Amino acid sequence: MPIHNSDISRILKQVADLLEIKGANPFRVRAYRNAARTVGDYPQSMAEMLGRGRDLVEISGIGEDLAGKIVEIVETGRLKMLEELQEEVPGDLSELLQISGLGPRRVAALHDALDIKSLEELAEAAEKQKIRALKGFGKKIEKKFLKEVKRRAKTDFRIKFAEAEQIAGPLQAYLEKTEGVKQVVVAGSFRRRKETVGDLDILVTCKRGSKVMDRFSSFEDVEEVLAKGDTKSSVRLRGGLQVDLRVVPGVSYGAALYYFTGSKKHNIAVRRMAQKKGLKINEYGVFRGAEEDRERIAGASEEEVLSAVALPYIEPELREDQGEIEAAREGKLPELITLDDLRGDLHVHTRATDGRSSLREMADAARSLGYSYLAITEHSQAVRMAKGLKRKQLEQQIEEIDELNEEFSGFRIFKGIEVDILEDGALDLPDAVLKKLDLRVCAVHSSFDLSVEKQTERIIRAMDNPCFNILAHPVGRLINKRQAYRVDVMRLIEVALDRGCFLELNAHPDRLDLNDHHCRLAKEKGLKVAISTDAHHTGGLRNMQYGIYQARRGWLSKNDVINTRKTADLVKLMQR
Ligand code: DGT
Ligand code: CA
Ligand code: CA
Repeated sequence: MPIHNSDISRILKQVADLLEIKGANPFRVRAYRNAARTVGDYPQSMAEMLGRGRDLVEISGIGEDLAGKIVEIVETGRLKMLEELQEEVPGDLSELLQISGLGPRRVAALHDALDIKSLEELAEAAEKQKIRALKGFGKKIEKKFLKEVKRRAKTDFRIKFAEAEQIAGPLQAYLEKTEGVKQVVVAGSFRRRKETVGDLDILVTCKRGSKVMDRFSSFEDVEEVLAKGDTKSSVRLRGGLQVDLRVVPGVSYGAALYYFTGSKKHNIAVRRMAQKKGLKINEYGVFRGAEEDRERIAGASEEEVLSAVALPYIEPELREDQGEIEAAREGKLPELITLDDLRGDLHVHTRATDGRSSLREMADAARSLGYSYLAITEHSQAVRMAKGLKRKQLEQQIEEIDELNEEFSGFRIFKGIEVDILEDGALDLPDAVLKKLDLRVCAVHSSFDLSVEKQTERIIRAMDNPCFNILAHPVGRLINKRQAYRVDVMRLIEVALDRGCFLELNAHPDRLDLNDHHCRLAKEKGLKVAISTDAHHTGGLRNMQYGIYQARRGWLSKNDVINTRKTADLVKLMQR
């Protein structure tokens, strides 16, 4: 059974959660939590590494004990220690941890005081107003719990794009290795690079007689075969994701790919347009003429299909019926940004705070990606959880960077900070210190509950400070986990434009904040965006790809993004 890093990470995180609920030694809890993160973000598959005889202890943050646990998970798909913990900790307490505002300590408190073991029991206790009286809780948080439980019940199961990618990659490779199979492509929302994916839609072309359907349904990750036919099968994988597979003939490959890439709204709009030209377009091709003597005029490739209805190629990321068809007709589609257009990353952390790689390791990793620059932006002191830097430590880092920069040619580390925006809109470090830096990324990490007016004013006040360069993760959402705080993004865009500052598109797959819609608003107003990874270790720099996908969904071109600029030009943009 192929074990993905995300499976290992999930198990280690469960261990950490359960240990914490049990009140275990905090250092032990943290070791598991960090390991879960390390494994989840790690660019190579642990299972493959072990298969090649590599020792996991090489990975920073993974000791003997943890390496042994990971081996056990890879070999058996399970972890005995977790199963033992689950026996000790009642019900589904870990499910409760998914509610924002509910950490292990509070879960334990709710369990001890009110015997709450599940989401339903949480909702019931909240409804009966039993929680507000407990020490450390209160009316506000009680209401929040209730809202959260209801919201979760409503949202369908959708997984984050990066998780879907970890599943789709090996499945695609597996199918490609089937005898007689020619092409395998993952269509649907996955191909449109949506930030979350409801299910996977795979298309296959193959020679007659290929056993691809048998092979698909016997993929090791399959938990249940929902349907199995000659041209269409559906399965549910371990972890719940559904996958549909269709075998299509080569002559209609392009039409099928186009149809199953969607979106549905885009398809419907194009079909309507085709109808006006007397053409019929479906998953088999583009057809002319009446029912009886209908003639196929296109179908083998997407380009062919689109050109049959007089349209140029439209990138999958744009196919949402958001004006792309009109733009295509008028020859006004944007030339979308690609990963190669970027010259650097403007938001990363190091071991000096809560990162896991050293300054030098981060710089070397950035150089090997071909970047010209990298901005080191540690948290400031107010973010205690992330070991935010005090003034003295920042000054020390500035010296280290100056020294390291001496060594490089054609590459520069920018001295930066991710400075906290305090509740009153002040920045968390004195201007005199901030001015010593090359650039300042500014971010909200607290007081998420302000009214939309107050939150917007808070950030605008911060932007009034001439030290403010880039607003990091502007709306603060965590996909599937925490909703955005309420803020008027349109107004932020206008003010940023006026003050000469920028908004970030945070490329971390949990954030992707700005979203596609916001990116487009920024572009329309003429505000440039920074695409940054917020990496906490060298592997995290690779998350840039997810930011690029999101930017493309937001119609951004190279020119709309500041970290495509040459070093000297970027320096100028950071001087307001
Ligand atoms: P998802 O799975 O919710 O993330 O989103 P999609 O876009 O992958 O949607 P899905 O899996 O239901 O269907 C895959 C594609 O198939 C969809 O993007 C467009 C196409 N499709 C599905 N149903 C229809 C339909 O009723 N009409 C048309 N024109 N296309 C459809
Ligand atoms: Ca789908
Ligand atoms: Ca589907």
